Amino acid sequence: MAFALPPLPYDHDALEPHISARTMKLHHDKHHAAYVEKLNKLVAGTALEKCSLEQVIMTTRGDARATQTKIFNNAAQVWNHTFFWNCLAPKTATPKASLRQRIEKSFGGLDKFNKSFKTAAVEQFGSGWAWLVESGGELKVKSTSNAVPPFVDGDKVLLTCDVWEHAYYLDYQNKRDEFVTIFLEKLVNWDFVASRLAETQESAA
Ligand code: MN3
Repeated sequence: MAFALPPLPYDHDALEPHISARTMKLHHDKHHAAYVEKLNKLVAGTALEKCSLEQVIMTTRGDARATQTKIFNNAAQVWNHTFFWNCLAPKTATPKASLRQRIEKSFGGLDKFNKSFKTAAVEQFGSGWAWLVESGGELKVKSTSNAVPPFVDGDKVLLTCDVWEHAYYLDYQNKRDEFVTIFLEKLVNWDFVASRLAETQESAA
């Protein structure tokens, strides 16, 4: 069964004025769609065709052969983008009490978390992703290059921001810092983050 492009969880213009419909149409309908299309071509007729997306990523991870690297990159980008759309919300919200307490415990408050996340996102050299993860019972901020999702190293992924230029260039040009600031202040779907964290606690129980 071929991998499918999941629809956006909201309309293309739902994140305006922070992210334009033009950016969303290119980012989801062209970039994300292209990763899905390339992945399907690469795995066609192989054993990976029948695997889950996560299995494809874990199987090809660290495999230096050219085709396996391409499969990893495209599969990871499909996963990352689907996850990223869910991290964005048309309505500004704040973390609910239990999540806020975890952020307080790990970072010393939401402002400090925001600062740490922004630094990771802005300082990621070239294309990549900034992440909030749960790792060894602690919340941590990480950044990764190109397509790598931190779950390949065992982290539970809670939040991400795409810092490839295609994510922000039409709306913010070279000002990645402004894009990340708006992401943190206006767009984070904290209920989604909380639901991811709740999954971890259930599976740990
Ligand atoms: Mn992208």
